[in-house]
Amino acid sequence: MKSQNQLQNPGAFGALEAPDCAYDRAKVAILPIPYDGTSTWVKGADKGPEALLAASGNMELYDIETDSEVYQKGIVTLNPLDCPADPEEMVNIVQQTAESMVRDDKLLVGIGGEHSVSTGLIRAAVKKYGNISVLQLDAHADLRNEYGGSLYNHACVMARAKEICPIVQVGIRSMDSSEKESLDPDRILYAHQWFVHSNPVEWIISRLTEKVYLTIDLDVFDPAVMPSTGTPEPGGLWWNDIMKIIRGVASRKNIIGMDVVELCPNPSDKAPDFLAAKLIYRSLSMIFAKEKVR
Ligand SMILES: [Mn+2]
Repeated sequence: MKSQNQLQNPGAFGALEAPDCAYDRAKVAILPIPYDGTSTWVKGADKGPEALLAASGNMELYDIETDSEVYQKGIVTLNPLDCPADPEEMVNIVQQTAESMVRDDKLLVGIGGEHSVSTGLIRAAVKKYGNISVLQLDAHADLRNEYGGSLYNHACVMARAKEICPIVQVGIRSMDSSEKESLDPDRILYAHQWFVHSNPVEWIISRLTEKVYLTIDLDVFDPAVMPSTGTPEPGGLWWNDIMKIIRGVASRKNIIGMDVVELCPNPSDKAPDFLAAKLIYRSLSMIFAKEKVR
C-alpha cells in the first residue's frame, strides 16, 4: 500500500519511501534526464521528469492485471542528471551514468527530456548486454543521419541506435522522404498499418531478439490522450494498443531497459503527466510479472 504521507517525498517515483526506494536493494533504477537542447517546435521537455515524478506520487501501487505490487522489487529514483547544452556531451554523460546503473544490475528506466537522451541509454544497454534489439514506439522515424548540425539531435536517435543493434519501429506516421533510404520496410509498422494488421503484436515480437530495450516517445500516442508533447501527430495509438504491445513483448522477451521521453508538461492538464507515470509503472508490472500475464 502507498503511504499516507507520500506527498512529502515528491522526488521519488511513486513517492516511495525507504526501503522501497533504496539503491542497494532496488531492482529498478529511474534516471531523470531533463534535457531539451535540440527540440524544434514546442519547448519544455526539460520539465518532463519533474512533472512525471510528481504525478507518479498519486498512482495506486497495486497493479490489477498482474495482481502484483512491483514497487516491492525496489525502485530507486536517481538525482536528475545535470545536462550540458551540447547534445553529444549530454549523450556521453547519460551513457556513463547508465553504465554504472546496469553494472549494478538495475533495470534501467530513463525519463526524458527529449528523445536524444535515449542514445546514451541504448549505448549503455548494448555495452552491457551485447545482442539486444531496440523497440521504438514513436510517431517519428528519427532516422536522419544528422540534423541541426548534430549527429545527436532528437531526429537522429534511431539512426544512432541502428548503428549498434537491430531496431523495430512502431507507430510511425511522420517522416522526411530522405529517411526512406535508411529504413528497413520489414522492420517498421506505420501507425496506419497497426490499425489494420491482423496480428501486429506477433509481427513485432517475431522481429525482436531475446533481450529488448524499449524506447517510448510519448508522441506515439494519439494527441487526444497525450497532448503534452512537443510535436503532436494525429492518428496515433491508444493506451490499450500500447498496453497490448508491452504486455506481449514483456511476456515473451526480456526487456532489459526502457525510456519514456518527450513529455512536455502543460501545468493546467495533469492527465498526460499521470499517463506517462502509469506507463512506466504498468510496464514494470508486466516485466516483473511475466509468468502471470500470459
Ligand atoms: Mn522520437
